[in-house]
Amino acid sequence: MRGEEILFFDVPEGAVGPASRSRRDFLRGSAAVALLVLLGGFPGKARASETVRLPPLPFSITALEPYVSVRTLEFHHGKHHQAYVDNVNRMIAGTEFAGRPLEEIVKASAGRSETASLFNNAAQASNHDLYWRSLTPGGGGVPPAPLLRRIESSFGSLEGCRKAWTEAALGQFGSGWAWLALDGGRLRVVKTANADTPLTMGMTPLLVIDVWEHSYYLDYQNRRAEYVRAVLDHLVNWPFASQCLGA
Ligand code: MN3
Repeated sequence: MRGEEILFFDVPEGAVGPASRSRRDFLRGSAAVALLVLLGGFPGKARASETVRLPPLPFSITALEPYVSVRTLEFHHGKHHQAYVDNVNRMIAGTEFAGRPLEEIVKASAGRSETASLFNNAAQASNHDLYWRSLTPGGGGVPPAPLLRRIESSFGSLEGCRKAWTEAALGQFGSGWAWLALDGGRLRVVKTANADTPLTMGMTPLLVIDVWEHSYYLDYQNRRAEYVRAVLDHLVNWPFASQCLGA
């Protein structure tokens, strides 16, 4: 059997008879298929690059304590976000959407009744990608100076921005999101329902607060205002928004 193990990878010509040759060819073919699969190129199957991924949290699972608990993150990232990603991959397999970046899938599926379910799952996957990057341990406080200037020019003051963002987060009836987005040259606070995103409104989302109950109910129960204040005071990742602006 040792010979066959070697055959799997290579065999000198003439070292094997006809029967072995066909086995050699078969094994060579198998090796080629195995290599294709390893490289993500198996025909007829979604390549690794054709699937949407669940990004790892950009901080440790304990890093947001006590404002967002490990238990919340385990469910929110490990169950809710994972489910959106899995649903997208199931829905795009073998369709025009396979292999396209998540953001493109969101934009291309928006506003079409036949892709409403794909939009909901793709937008939720994308919204959560930004949500995790919107949070950081030791966040809150005062934004980097270039971003602060943009905030002051758009909202009058940092406090004005925080007030508008809080009102959007608390004023969103039911499930949804409260965003800081770039609209033309100006920063804007936007609230959206369910999976909706400023991406499909011609804006560039910079930061977002998830106000679906699953983001705060285990830690704050019905006290959404306490959760939103904790995010803005202790977690919001101003430097990330600043980098997005190139500031
Ligand atoms: Mn969520």
